[in-house]
Amino acid sequence: MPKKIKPLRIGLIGYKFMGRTHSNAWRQAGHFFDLPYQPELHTLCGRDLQGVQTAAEQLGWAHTETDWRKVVENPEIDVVDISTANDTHAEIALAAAKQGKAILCEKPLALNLKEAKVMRDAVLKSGVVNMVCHNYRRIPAMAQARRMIERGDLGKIYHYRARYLQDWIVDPSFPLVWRLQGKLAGSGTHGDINAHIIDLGRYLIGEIDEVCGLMETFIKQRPLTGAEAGRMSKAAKGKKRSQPMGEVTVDDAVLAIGRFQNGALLNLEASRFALGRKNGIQIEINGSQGSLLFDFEDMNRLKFFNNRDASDAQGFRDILVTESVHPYAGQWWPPGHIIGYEHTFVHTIVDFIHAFKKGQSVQPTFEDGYRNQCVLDAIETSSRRRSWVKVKI
Ligand code: SOE
Repeated sequence: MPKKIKPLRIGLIGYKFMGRTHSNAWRQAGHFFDLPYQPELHTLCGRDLQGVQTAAEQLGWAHTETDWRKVVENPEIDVVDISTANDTHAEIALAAAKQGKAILCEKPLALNLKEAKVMRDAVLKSGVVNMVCHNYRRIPAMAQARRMIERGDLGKIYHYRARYLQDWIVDPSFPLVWRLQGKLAGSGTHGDINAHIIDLGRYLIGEIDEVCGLMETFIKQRPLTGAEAGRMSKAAKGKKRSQPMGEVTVDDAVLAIGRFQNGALLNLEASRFALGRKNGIQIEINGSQGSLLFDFEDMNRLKFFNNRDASDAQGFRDILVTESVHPYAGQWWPPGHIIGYEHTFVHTIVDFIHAFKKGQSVQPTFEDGYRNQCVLDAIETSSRRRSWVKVKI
């Protein structure tokens, strides 16, 4: 009989896509990793009572709540997990920090740099364990890449080249959802997926010194849905009925070049208009002694060119990152039995729980979330000014 370990009571706010990945991770973590606490899916919170009750039943939560404040103020809750739209991250995190709760917050940390700084300062002041869910750091192949770079396998790094491509809003009839509204999302492709490859750049290469960015919104207006559409139709009473439209106030695509503090060059591209790319993250790192290639659509592999190989035997070797010597991989299946997207959230939560036990945050923390936001902000400023911008931390 496994020894009884203390429960870690989770309050999860948000139950859509990220709420589902986090629920699965809280539930799975203790089944595959030795943990100092047993996560307990205590309360699932969402504004729509019916929606959150259905989700709680499906995802295995004991209680439901429609007011996040009640979750944050509940003395039974140990960890507040923020998986809501970006415009609510700050309010919830500040309240949770005040209540002394450990906080896991989805990326991007905040709507903007100002909010991110306040959130970072609040968790520093309160001393609560805090983490931003940049889950792609915990793809075994990415953690292995970091290990190889730190070990000197690539020598001096010259290039970090990353693309994050999706295509879910190419259709002009796709409605004006919250991710396409600046007041709810902060930015579009930039803060949503460019934030991920910026975080991976900071994780793998180091701090970014200066950037030059270009942002574009291809489709400027989209159909309104729900209450907003209703309001617009009412206002247009008697006039010719047409589909109410709203302004897209975020970017659809972003390009950026730049320089890391260690001299390596940065090359980023993120788009939601790359037809055929569903969740395409491609990374190439070139150094003086070797290169690494990674493609998330084949996420268990890492391709490595080693300049130290004999000259007649050189080429990109294909490392299947599923051995027990590889980060996280050994906890799952025998070599070659690959893992997926959902496992990266389990790895994130496992490290969060160990951090909670030690009372010390594990990266990426809110400080990393803030520094990510500094780079996002510099790229936005650069795109607006059409000039180079230094990243000020
Ligand atoms: C949408 O672009 C999204 O769900 C991101 O928000 C996630 O962070 C990414 O993992 C998958 O795509």
